[in-house]
Amino acid sequence: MIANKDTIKKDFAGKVKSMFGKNIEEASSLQKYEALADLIRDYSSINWSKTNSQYKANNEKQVYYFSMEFLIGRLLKSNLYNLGIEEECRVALKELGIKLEEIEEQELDAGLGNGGLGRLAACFLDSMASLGIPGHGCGIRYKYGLFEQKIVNGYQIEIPDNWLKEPNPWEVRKDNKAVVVKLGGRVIENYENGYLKFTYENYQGIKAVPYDIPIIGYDNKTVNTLRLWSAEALEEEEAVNLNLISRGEYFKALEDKASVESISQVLYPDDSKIEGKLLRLKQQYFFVSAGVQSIIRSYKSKKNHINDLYKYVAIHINDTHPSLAVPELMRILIDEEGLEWDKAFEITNKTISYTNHTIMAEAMEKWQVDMFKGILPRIYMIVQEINRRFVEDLKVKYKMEQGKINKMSIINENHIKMANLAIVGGYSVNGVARLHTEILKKRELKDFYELYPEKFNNKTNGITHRRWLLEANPSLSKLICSTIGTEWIKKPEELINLKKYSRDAAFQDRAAEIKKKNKIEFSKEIKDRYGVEINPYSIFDVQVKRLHEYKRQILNLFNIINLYFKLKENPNLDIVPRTFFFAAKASPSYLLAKEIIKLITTVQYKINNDRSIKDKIKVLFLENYGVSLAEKIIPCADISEQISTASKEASGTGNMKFMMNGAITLATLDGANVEIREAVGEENIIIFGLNADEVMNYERYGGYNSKEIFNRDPIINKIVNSLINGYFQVPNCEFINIYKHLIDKNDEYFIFKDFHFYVNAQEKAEALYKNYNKWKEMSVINIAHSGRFSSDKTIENYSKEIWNTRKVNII
Ligand code: 26W
Repeated sequence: MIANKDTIKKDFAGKVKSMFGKNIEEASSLQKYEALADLIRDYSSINWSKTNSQYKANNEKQVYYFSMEFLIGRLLKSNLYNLGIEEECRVALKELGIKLEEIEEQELDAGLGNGGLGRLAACFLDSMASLGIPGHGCGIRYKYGLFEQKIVNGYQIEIPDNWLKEPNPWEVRKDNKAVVVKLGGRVIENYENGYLKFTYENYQGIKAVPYDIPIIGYDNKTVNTLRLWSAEALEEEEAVNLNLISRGEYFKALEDKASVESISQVLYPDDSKIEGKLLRLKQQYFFVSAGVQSIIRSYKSKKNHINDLYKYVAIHINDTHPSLAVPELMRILIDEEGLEWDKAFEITNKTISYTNHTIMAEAMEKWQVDMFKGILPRIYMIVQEINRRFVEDLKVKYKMEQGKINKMSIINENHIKMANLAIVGGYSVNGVARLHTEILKKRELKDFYELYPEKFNNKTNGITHRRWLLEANPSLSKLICSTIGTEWIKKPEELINLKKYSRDAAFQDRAAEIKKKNKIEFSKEIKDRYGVEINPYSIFDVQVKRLHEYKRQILNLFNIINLYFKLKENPNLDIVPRTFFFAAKASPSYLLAKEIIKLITTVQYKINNDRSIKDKIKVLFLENYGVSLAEKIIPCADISEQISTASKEASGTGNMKFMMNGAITLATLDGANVEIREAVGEENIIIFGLNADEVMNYERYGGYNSKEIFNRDPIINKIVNSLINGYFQVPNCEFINIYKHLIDKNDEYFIFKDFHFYVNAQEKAEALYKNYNKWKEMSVINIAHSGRFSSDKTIENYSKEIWNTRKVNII
């Protein structure tokens, strides 16, 4: 063990003294947090440098996971667990009169991501380190993470997330590893010894400074690195050395300083819809260029030949956001390493792999040529040349017709299509759930699949069971350990041994007791924070995720409104009391999503204040959904709502977190829900609604008419009308856009079509819950089968089938 109780006590007191000049009793909670975190980082630093030097000495293949987002959340607790000193630390602090939880609560979430894609990147880092895979993160050190959400009068208000206002104890600034990234300017072509050489002038030089965060493996000695880049203005002398500024332009350079630093200022809060903003393109090139430069620098320090790069380096790009890695690597290989085009392309192609996370057309990234060319002139030339050769091949070698070529071309209609670039430039393309990958192959990327079938593969997402079960639900974890032993922590598939306890009444009861206890505790917290009284013995029905039409929070809400109507008609209706929880951030520019939040909070107000329904149902919109809130609410859930329009949710990962904590999934056959059903069996999940083929057929051939359903179906009619007839005591125009989308825009997400099936599914859920023994059994079966959704499994597959990396046992 890295430290025992007594050393922790002594070291902690020493830290508080040296950092703040105080005794422990005098220190604030925040100071105690800062001191403890600093101490934990010290503890991990020996293994951190060991890991780095062993990777270097053994010349191990390294994976670099490039992602614009890493939604890591808090680190103190997970670091304590992974170092194996959580218990010691808890006791040490207790003896000093301090509660560990109180200190943990001081840490601000590192919210450097929007949702699923960013959280997946964080789970992957944990799994790579825990499996001993040499894998590192590469991203942006945003000064402001995803906005903090407040609900005021039922509306979402966004507040900047100033998460770095206190020093971040986990990061280490590495000035000696800074690199320069060049934007704008002009490309000069010169012949040198018969070779065409490219240099740049009048560009803007940006200093990229890395901040490294240790990623500590569970119960091993591996400490990998998450490297986040921060943009800074070059010092005057650096700029002069680069011939960037003459004396006379010095003041202009100072003016530019602010514009330079804006590059890593803020995370774009949009998920699933692209806005072709210049600053976002700069962010992408900034971190990709810095990352690739630093990889090449470190690679060359090991004295390997540049032609062998792909044998020692894998660059993985998380969605297309970092797909400039393709032309950037080409640029370095050609302009700086002096390779010929073909060789450079071969190496690039064998080094880069790409994950697709969405099929939503509006999320497919593309950049306007003029804008792109302006800030990345050399990169644009390279993209053009990649495309010229690719199109030439399609024409000459594959004799493709022009229409198809236009669709596949990287540059078309004055836009650069980043998915096409990533597919052509890399050796692997994967989807994130079986269904999603099939849709990519059969539809979205069909032409590419036919051209390069060998590149396509599936890697179903996963979640780290350490954060999402071991840490988030310690009581359940203890029960599992005392029942099947502790092997599951390292081998999550061992959770399957719980299956034989699924009918064991004693085990069922203990698991159910834990859920109840979690619910009681959470209800107390809700009471303290919001002053709202909730019934901890009610069914906790939970939908927490980003707010989006395709995720269909509206469908959930329509069932609630319907239930409310029924209760108004018959207040003695015999139903199991239920609390419907929502939590969701809406992109600030997504007005309809914000209107949906207002609708949820409006329904909440009406229902929660109506005494006549005798507290049988309650609705609660929890503000500021993020990793920390997820860790609290998921262990309390009875029902996990995964009700997206089939074909739209690439995978989902919340669905996995819920099942792992014993919630029953209420779902459409979308994303990884399909595989969850396969794992638990159809009697242990509640499935309803259109399937992906049916949805896609309606989309293609028509045949769905929402207005007609609205006119014919009295139940739907009454619900939808209640939005615009003053029923909820808000102005009639408040929800007019929702109304219009459903009626005039033909309900793009098939809410009316699925509505009655959903109501039935909800009734089925209640019936199952009433048969409580059955429910408890289902719950245990879900936990037992959740091991296959651990990101350890997923990462094993990436490692074997895409990256070809080995595990390294750090000694
Ligand atoms: C601003 C442009 C943009 C476009 C798309 C930003 C972010 C995206 C992502 C692709 C959105 C995203 O997070 N996708 C989610 O990825 C998860 C991890 O694979 C999946 O589980 C979700 O189903 C998918 O929606």
